[in-house]
Formats: sequence, C-alpha cells, structure tokens
Amino acid sequence: MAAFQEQVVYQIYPKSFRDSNGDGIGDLRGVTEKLDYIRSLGADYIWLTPFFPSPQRDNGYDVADYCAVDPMFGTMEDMEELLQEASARGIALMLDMVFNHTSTAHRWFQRALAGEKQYQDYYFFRDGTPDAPPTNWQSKFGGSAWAYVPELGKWYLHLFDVTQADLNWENPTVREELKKVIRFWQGKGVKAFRFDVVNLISKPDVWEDDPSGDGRRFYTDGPRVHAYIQELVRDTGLSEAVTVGEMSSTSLAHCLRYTQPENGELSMAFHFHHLKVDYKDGDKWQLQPPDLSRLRELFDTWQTGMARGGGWSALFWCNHDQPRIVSRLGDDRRCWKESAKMLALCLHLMRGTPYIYQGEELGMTNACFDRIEDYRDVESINYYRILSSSGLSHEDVMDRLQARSRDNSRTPMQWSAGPCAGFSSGHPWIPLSHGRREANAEAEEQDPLSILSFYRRLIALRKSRPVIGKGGIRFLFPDEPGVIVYERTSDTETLLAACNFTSEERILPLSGEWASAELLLDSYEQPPEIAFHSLRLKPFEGCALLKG
Ligand code: TEU
Ligand code: CA
Repeated sequence: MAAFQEQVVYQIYPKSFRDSNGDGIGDLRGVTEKLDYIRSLGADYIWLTPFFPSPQRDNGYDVADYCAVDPMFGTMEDMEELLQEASARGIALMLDMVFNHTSTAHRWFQRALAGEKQYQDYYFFRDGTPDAPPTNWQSKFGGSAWAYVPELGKWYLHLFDVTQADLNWENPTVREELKKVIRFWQGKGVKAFRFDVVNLISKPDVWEDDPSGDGRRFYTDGPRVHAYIQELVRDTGLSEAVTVGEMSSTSLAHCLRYTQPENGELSMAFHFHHLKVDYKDGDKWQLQPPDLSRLRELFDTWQTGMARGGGWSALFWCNHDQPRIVSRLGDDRRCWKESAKMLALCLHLMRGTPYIYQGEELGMTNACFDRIEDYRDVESINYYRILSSSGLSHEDVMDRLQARSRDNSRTPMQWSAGPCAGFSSGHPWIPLSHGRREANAEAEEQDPLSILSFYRRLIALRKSRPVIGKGGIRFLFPDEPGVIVYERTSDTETLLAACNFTSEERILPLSGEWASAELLLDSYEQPPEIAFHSLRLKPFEGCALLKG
C-alpha cells in the first residue's frame, strides 16, 4: 500500500449508513454490503465511528466495553467478516478509540461507584459537598463539567455528557488498560486508529477555576499529553499503523509535535479552526456569515506552518459533528453541484490526507428539521434547553439548530430516491434530511457530471499526480476577497487550485505561462476562461490547472 500521504479516508457513521435487517438502525453488515461502493470511490481506509457496546447517550462515544460489538450493530463475527471483506478489496479499517472518557455504564465506573478505591482512581473523583463543584469548568455539551455522587460524597469530572466520565491518564494502570484495547484490535488485524479528543487526556496538577473561560485552557494540549501519546504508540507498536488524533481547540505548535515523524506520536491530526469562521465571537451557537478572509488566512497559516515544520494534517470539511459543507460554505440552492465540487477540489488538493464523510461525495445537504422532536443529538437537545431558557424565541433557537446541530450530518445515507432513501426497509432512528433527495448514490452513479463522479476523479488524481501528496504549498492572492488560490509544487510540476467561494464572478490576474496549462478539473461543465493574463471564475467555480 502507498503511504498515507497518497491515500484517502472514508468516514462511516454506522448508525446512519445502511441498515441490513430493517430495524431502522444502520449496522456492520450494512457496511459490508456497501464495500464495493467505497472501493469504486477509490478510498483506502474506512474510519468507522464507535460500534462498541454503549448506552448510546452520545451515539457510541459513550463506550461501555472497548473490546466488543454492540448487538444493535451486529456481532463480533460481523466485524471479522467486515475486516476480511474490506481487506479483500484493498480497504483497511480505522477504528475509533474514545480514550478520554468511558461511559458511566463501563464496568470500571460501576466498580468505582460501588466504592472500590482502585477504580475510583481510574477517573477524577474529588471529595466535596453538593453545592460546590471542585472547579467552575463547563461541559462541552453545556452545564457543569462535574457531577455529584451523593452516595460517595464525591464529584467526578466529565468534559462531555454527564454519562461520559473522564479517564485519569495519570494512573499508569489506566494507560495499561488502554494499551490492551489497542492490542486486542491489532490481534483482529486492525492497522489504523483514530483517537477521539486525544489532546484533552492530560489534566492539570492543580484544579483551579477558570476566571474567563470554560476551563479548556487547563486541559487542552495538557502538561503530559505528548508523553502519554508517545508511550501508547511505543508500547503498542503503533508507529507502524496509520493514526489520527482529533485535536480540540489546539495550536499549530502542538499539532506539529503530535505529527512530526521524529516525535513518535501520530501520523496526522484533525484541527478545527477553519470550521469556526461562521461562529460569532467563537461561539458555536451564535450565527454569522462565514468570514472568508479569515478562512483563507487560516488555511494559509496551518498549511504553510505544517509544511514548514514537517507535520501532517487530516483534511476535512465534514464529519458526524459538523453541518453539511455544501449548505454551510456553498450554495445548496442555486449552485448545488458547482459549489459542492468546488469545496471538494479546494480541500483535496491541499497538503494532507483527505477525509470524506458519508454522503459528502453525493452533495448531501443539511437536515432542515423544523421540529425539536426530530433532533436526536444530546448536544442539540441540551442547547435547545439552554438557549431557550436564556430568553431566545423558539424560532430563533430552531434557526440556530438548523444551522449548527450535529444531526445535520447524521440523517440516513441516501442510497436512492426510493423509500427511506434506500437506507432501511424499516423506520429509521432519525428522520431523513428534508434537504435535497436527488443527492443519492443511485442517481449519481452513472452520471459523469455528478458530484460523486467528481470525487472519484479527485481521488484518482491524487494517486496519479505525486505533487498532490508530496508537493510544497504556497497561497496566492491574500487580498482577493472570497477566493482561495494556492500552488502545489514539486521538482517537475506545478499545480494551481483556484476557488471562488462567492456568488459573484471573480477575475484573477495570472501570469501568462498558465494560459497553456492543462485543465485537470473544474466544478463547472464549461471550463473557466483563461485569457492571457487573467483567470475568470464563475460563482462558486473551482478549477485545477497543471503545468509541467
Ligand atoms: O468530538 C469532540 C468535540 O469536542 C466536538 O466535535 C464536539 O462534538 C463539538 O465541538 C460540540 O460542539 C468528539 C466526537 O467526534 C464527538 O462525536 C463526541 O461527542 C465527542 O468527541 C465526545 O466523545
Ligand atoms: Ca440494523
């Protein structure tokens, strides 16, 4: 297999991907059924989000047993079959290790609750009285990050839901337990891993209030995080594997350390700054139109900085926590196909390993739920309550959920225009998107101009043009509003990607040598106009040119 620089990862949220037995819930056999589809896309890895036994408070990110399969998703035999069938098609599986916290249903936590001191040390339990949590830190899903257990007279820390208790990595026994989990899956042949919020695992030595924030400054990229990752990687031979860490609110300096090969940490990192340009004052729940200058600047800073320091990024627009990108930065009404393709081109030709989230390759749009009862996500439901009680009207809160809810990306995968979009023969656990239904695999499969066909071409291009995986990167036109243009270079060729993120035409001055360049891809059917000294981009047009 080629190195991960030339590869592409396809993310599957199994609950919403394909239901093989009609109970309304996607499952592992559903994934196996669709392997040929993923192969035809050209993806090398499938990142499978958690399918482990779980109370499903956070759709499986609340893990109760790391080494088993939840019956709602199937059996261990189904998992083994999936591994085998994927491998027969040259596809490797990437499993999702949620090691910052366990579900409170995990037996470790249950034994802690039963009073076993040894297991209390697996978590952060602190003595106290019900009126005074140890710190003022806030949970990422709203409310205090501490929960009180009256029977024990103690508080425990949960940076996410109250049923997701943070693990105490300071305790060497915890670190050994987690290594056993990696070895268990390696024993089944798994060679790639994603680590959920792994930059939050090292908590500070002293617990203190955050005078102006939610506490993240104390535990984000915490004091011993690099040492813990290095130890985990070294002791489980993970340097041979492909690994990616999800880095919440991180910094460029830390991402370099997480991913520079000589540090013995991870292959690559997810960082999120580019997905906050439509957060007003950095607050996810306050809407503002995307700040496109900021977007360009962030890509420049991170791409150039990671390249200079020899780090590696996971490139992504979409995942199971993010709204659909075509609804967010594109125009899903008037320029649906063109903007979906432009966004794909812009991301895939940058320096890093691209991730495609199920349905993104079809141009699936946001859910557009208009009733609170349609939402399933714990964060959305919590924030409905929090925002409503802050005095906002029902309509205002619903607008914010429509724009920001994680359920936007969790609606059933659209396989066809048929009943239930071909996802299930039963009643799906979450409603279908009210957005575009023509975004479906059956309709796009045979259409050479579909978004799906465009993704296939982009992936094939990465594999045939080493400059995409290996070349340097330089951003151009810093002052041109609403466009992102960059150049990728190797010793022998130069690729130019030019993307218009606006609904107006943009004309860019371009040096004469590009007039004779090869047009590799364009988000429109008609190629762009390349006059001798200018490139004219239509609304949401993206194009890639190559000169030898
Ligand atoms: O997400 C981490 C995370 O902090 C965000 O993506 C979060 O969902 C968002 O900022 C809330 O606004 C990871 C998983 O991807 C997510 O699904 C889990 O809920 C979370 O960790 C806890 O395990
Ligand atoms: Ca099922």
